[in-house]
Amino acid sequence: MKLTTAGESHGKCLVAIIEGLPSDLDIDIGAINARLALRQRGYGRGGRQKIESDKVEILSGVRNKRTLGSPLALAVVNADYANWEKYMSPEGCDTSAKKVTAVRPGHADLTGVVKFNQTDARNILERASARETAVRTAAGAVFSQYLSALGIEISGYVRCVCGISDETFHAFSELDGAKSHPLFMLDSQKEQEAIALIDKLRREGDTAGGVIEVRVHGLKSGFGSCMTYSQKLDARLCAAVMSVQAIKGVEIGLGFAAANLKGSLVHDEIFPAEGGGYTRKTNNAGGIEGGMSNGEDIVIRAVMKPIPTLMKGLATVDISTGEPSRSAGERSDVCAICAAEIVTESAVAEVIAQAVAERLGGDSMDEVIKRYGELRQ
Ligand code: EPS
Repeated sequence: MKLTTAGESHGKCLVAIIEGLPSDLDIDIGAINARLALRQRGYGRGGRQKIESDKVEILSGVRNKRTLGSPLALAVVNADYANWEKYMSPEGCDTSAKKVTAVRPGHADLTGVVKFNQTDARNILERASARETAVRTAAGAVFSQYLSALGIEISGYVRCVCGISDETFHAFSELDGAKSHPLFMLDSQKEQEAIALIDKLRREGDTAGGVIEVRVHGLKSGFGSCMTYSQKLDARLCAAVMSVQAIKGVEIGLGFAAANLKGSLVHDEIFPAEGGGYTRKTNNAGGIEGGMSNGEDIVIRAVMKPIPTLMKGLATVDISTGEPSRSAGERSDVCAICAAEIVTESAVAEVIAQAVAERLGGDSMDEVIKRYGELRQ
């Protein structure tokens, strides 16, 4: 199962192609659009989200709301293209008007112009922008629907915004409730503090990042492999999550906290389960041992850096003159941690769906469901 995306932030549209989906997967277009709406939400978003009202269009691979087994092509149109056509049109446009030369520290701008031999960072940022995550979210919703058919669910919440951190444990069943909170935080007190901080940062022209936690519930053991490192499920998850714009750190289970604890406090002891099989009383491994799912919830945490477009700017160099300058944004999100949470769920769904498809194969959903049902827990 393979996902490819294309599209520029202010281009005509964003597109995704998914290859390798089995036939007869029910596609709920309303549920895809609900995910797109969630990605646009969250306290601290900027002006662009007032322009867009993202909706998916399915171009191929689905007939009468069911997959055909052919490549699925998805599109999310950029409403803002109407304002940008004269600067972005592939058929010919004015490339001088929206030039970006005061490159933003922390964005792809400077390294991109050097690597791709450009004089205008717009030619870089249009693709590097997190706008691309809209279509990745649409694709992620399709992967989630495939996993849901097997009883595998993915959810998550925001643990921390710019140092304001919720350290309490929340059961998987509580996580979906986060989506009705303005910052996807489950601790309302912390959330109010974070909202006040975002308001302050907006006034100061600054930005904030945070920590997201995503969990996979209901995945049986044995997905991924200890035999080849490219197949290790934790490695694949970390790579996919790290590929989400602005993510700078990823951990599984206890993650970095394991460095401070002795082994007897880290490893999840194994006991016989009632009625046969095995059980663990803790899940410090975050559901993955030896690069394979072990049947417990998979727990992934990711750090989002603060968005690099600061309204107050940062010291930089203007690449057209070589002189010191100030990076500036016409508009920016103060905090897009909620969007990052939804996109991280999408990235996780992609990897888990791929691992399931690789192990089980199956041309139709009937085959996939039967094979999954035959596996031990
Ligand atoms: C985004 C759209 C962008 C940014 C943001 C994500 O809109 P625009 O650049 O037109 O204001 O709000 O992109 C970035 C944070 C970034 O660094 O590029 C979206 O739809 O999520």
